[in-house]
Amino acid sequence: MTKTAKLSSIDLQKIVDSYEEDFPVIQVLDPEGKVVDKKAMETISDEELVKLMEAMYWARTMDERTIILNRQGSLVNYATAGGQEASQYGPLLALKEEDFFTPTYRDINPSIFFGWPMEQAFMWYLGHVDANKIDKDLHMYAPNVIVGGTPIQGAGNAIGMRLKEEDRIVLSYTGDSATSQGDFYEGLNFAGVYKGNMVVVIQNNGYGISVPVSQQTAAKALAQKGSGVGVPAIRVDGMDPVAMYLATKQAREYAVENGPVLIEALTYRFGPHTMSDDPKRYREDSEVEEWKKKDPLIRLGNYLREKDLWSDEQEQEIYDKVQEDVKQALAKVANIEDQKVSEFLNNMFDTDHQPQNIKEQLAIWEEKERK
Ligand SMILES: Cc1ncc(C[n+]2csc(CCOP(=O)(O)OP(=O)(O)O)c2C)c(N)n1
Ligand SMILES: [Mg+2]
Repeated sequence: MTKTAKLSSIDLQKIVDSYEEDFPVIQVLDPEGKVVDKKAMETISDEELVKLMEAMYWARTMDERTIILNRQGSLVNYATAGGQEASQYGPLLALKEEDFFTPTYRDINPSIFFGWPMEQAFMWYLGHVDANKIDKDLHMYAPNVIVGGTPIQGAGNAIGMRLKEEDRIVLSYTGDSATSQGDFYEGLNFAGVYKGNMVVVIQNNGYGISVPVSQQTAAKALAQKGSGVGVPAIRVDGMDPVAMYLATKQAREYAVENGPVLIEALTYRFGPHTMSDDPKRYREDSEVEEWKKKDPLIRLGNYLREKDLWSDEQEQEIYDKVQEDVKQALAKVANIEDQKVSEFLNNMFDTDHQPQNIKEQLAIWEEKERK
């Protein structure tokens, strides 16, 4: 029943202040790696914890390697993700094989982890069209550069899953500034109405390029954007891999039964937005240092090393494998055929009804490509 109230009891300031209080930050491991939620910790096995650590160590190594590949000119650009490992790999590991993933441009390494061949990821950086030809058995779309676009893609799939009564979900990643786009709201709203099997994770890294969250929106917690569309929303310490993993597992179960869940992950990117960005122009070094104290790899690493479950040897093995895999992927990329402009034109325009000017351009390009 809808409650009634007297106007005299309404305090507008209190209402807006209550929003942030509604979204406490969920944490299982503190920054030193000490358990702060024993009950939650009992629900995760040592094996799962080691898997989380392996994924994050792999990701950090890939991040560093991809930055070097850019500096060497082997790739054209890269949206760095060092620092965001807990919020990117916690949810991914909580998925089941049949689940679907809609990544953004910052989720290239998570996409490789999900199964996208590394050479295709490298081709994506080089702007090669074949990067986007995703194997049908791999349940993901090519990473989306349209800010706010992923919850729209996700909603369509998720509503389809509900209609077909499938026991699987879509995991959509999106950024903090993306939540100020209409697309984000529309995707979540539709999924809410039609109970789409979707978990949206906002990777709140504090910035949309150089714009801090406080200049993107007046909302104190981005999770509160779920309340507006009737979707359960939580805020999670995005530097805590265990909290991210367990929260997503719980959200996944709910989403299969009832409909979408929104998770705001409070995280940080240690590096630049992309390789053409200079973060020193908009954030203090001291801020970066503060966040580095919350590094998810240190946090889980400390916990696992204390239990003798993690060692330098394990790290070395992953490091060596990354170097070898990158070498092989680069060799494959060196042998790919150049893409053709004629292929773009044929992909973009219906081949049976191409306008005259496109036909003319196509003829010119086909002639050039024959040489
Ligand atoms: C619709 C749209 N508008 C603008 C851009 C340009 N752009 C690329 S990244 C970015 C910032 C996105 O920030 P956020 O959503 O916080 O994600 P992050 O990059 O921090 O992961 C913008 C504005 C774009 N790609 N798409
Ligand atoms: Mg951001």
